[in-house]
Amino acid sequence: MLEVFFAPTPNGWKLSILVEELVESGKMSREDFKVVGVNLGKGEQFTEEFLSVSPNGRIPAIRDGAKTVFESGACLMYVAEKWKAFFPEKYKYEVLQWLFWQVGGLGPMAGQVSHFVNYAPLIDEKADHTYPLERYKREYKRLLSVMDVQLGKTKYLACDEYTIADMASYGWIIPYRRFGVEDLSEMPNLQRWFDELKNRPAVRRGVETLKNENQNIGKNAKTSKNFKDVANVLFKKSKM
Ligand SMILES: N[C@@H](CCC(=O)N[C@@H](CS)C(=O)NCC(=O)O)C(=O)O
Repeated sequence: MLEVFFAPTPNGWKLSILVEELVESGKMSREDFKVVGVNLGKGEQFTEEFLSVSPNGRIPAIRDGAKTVFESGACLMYVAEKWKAFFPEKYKYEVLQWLFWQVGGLGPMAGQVSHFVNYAPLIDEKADHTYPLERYKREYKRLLSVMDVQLGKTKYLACDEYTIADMASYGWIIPYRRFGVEDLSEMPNLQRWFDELKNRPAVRRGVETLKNENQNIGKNAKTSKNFKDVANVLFKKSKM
């Protein structure tokens, strides 16, 4: 039984989309995996049990019998290799370069945009956040344009096959408007890819996973009554 330690965030969706795609393709059954919710707003990522699976205190992570894996890219590779799907041998390095690009570039930059859009103005009301906000938004938009150029050459990010590299990036495109990109139509290849993935039943189910578990993070931050408590858990008093 594969346990997927998960929260409904762009990094979490990578794994929920992958297991849903495996179910959709008939390679995995629902009895083969279990999604284990980790409530980030309540600090469940810092419990001893979770840290024994994910020592960095971040989701996603997986446990498969005695084997534990953390870091989304490694988790995607483990599951895709074990279930032999979405990681074609022929395009191994094309997939890996886009997967590493996502975990080392798009993810962290988009994460900083999220921080300066959602949290920084509420955490430090007096500071001027203009520079970091503009810097990370600019970099996010640049990375989207890198995707757009690539998607003008291949149907999917790594090659003409749908792979774990696409699943890794998708969740970070969803909030593009809040992250300062008004209209995707100026990046037509990215728009085509985004619209196609958005309509895949497995992608929809992946993004719906534990959707109603209100963690008061991301877009919920501004309206959350216990925002300060959550911000303290995530950004100030954390042990990590
Ligand atoms: N490099 C990590 C990033 C994971 C990450 O940042 N996860 C976030 C959720 S999107 C998290 O667990 N945050 C909890 C916290 O900041 O305490 C990966 O790709 O797995």
